[in-house]
Amino acid sequence: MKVVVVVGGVGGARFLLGVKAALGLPPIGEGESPHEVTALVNTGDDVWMHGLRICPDLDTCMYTLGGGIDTARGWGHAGETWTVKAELEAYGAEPTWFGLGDKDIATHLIRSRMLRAGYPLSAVTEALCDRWRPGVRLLPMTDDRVETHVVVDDPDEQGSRKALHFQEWWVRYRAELPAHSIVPVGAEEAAPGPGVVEALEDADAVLFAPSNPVVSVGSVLAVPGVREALRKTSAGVVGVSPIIGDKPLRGMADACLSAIGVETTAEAVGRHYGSRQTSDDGLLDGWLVQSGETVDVPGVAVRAVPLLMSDVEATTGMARAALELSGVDV
Ligand code: GDP
Ligand code: FO1
Ligand code: CA
Repeated sequence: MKVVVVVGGVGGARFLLGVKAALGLPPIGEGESPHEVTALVNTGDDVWMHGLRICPDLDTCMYTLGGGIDTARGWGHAGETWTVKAELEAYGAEPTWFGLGDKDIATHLIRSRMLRAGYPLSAVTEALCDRWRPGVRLLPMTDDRVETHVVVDDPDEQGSRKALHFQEWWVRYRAELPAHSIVPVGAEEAAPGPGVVEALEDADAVLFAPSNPVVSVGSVLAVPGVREALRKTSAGVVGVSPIIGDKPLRGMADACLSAIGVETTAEAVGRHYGSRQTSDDGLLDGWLVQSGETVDVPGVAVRAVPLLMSDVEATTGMARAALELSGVDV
C-alpha cells in the first residue's frame, strides 16, 4: 500500500511515527514491509542564517523518524551542545534569537555545501537521509526557494507595516505580534519537488497530518499543482485535526488561523480544507476530530476518535482510524 502524508514539523513527524506503526513498520528507522510511506514536507519555514540553510520541518521529520530528535523540545538533536551559538553571540553575530546547536550545525553545513554545489534540496535531503534512515520517503514540497513571511505592524516604527520572515515572527516574537497576513513568498512560481505529484497520483491513501493548517499544510497546498493532484487522486484524502477543544495542542497555530480569518476550531479548519465531493476546490473526503466533539463539515465524513499523540501506541490508533476512513484496509 502507498500512503502519502502532508506534514510540517513536530505534529507531522509524530504522526508519521503512528502511520509507520499502523502499517507494521518500526516507528523509528527502517524495516521490511510491502507498504510505502511518502511524506510531502513543508519547506516554507526554511531560512538562511549565518550562511547556512536551515530546513526545520525536514530536519524535525528526519531526526524524529531516525531516532535523533530531542523529544522534549520537538526540534533539534538529542544531547545537543551550544558552543558555536555562544561563540557567535560573543561576536555579536545576528540573529541571536535563533539557536543552532553544534550537532545540528553539521546537518546545515552539509546541506548548504551541497546546495551551493548545485544539488537540489530533494537530492540533499536524500543524502542526509542516507545517514538517518527515517523509513519514510521525505520529499520537500518543492526544490525552489519558498519562505513564509508575516506582515505585522512594525514594532520599531509606529504607523508602518513590515514583513518578517516566519522564523523571526514565530521564534523571536512568539507569534505575539498580530499578523495582518501570512504569505509563502515564492510559492506561486514554485514547482512541486520531484516525485510529489507522482506520489499523489499513485497513492492508495492521502493523509493530512495534524500539522499547522496555515504555515505547514497551507504552504504545501500553495505550491501550484499540489491542490490539483489532490483533487484528482483516486485515493481517499483524510485530514487529522490539530485543534482539540478549540485550541492548538502546542505552538501558536491560533495566531496563524486568525491571520487567514479561520476560527480555531476543528469544524472551521475542516471547512477551510473543504469537501472534495461537494465543492469546487475542497480537498477532503474525511476529517478526524477529537472524541466527544460534534463537528459538521458539509460533504466530508467526520469521525471522532482520541487525537492526543501522547505515545506511539495512541498515535498508531489515530493513524489507523485515518487510514480506515480513507477507505483502505489496515
Ligand atoms: P511545526 O512545524 O513544528 O509547528 O509542527 P506541525 O505544523 O507539523 O504541527 C503543529 C501542530 O501540531 C500544532 O498546531 C498542534 O496543534 C498539533 N499537535 C501537536 N501535538 C498534537 C497532538 O497530540 N494531537 C493533535 N491532534 N495535534 C497535535
Ligand atoms: N525554535 C525555537 O523556538 N527557538 C529556536 O531557537 C529554534 C531553533 C531551531 C533550529 C533548527 C531547527 O530545525 C528548528 C529550530 N526551532 C527553534 C524550531 C522552529 O523554528 C519552529 O518551531 C518551526 O519552524 C515551526 O515549525
Ligand atoms: Ca513548521
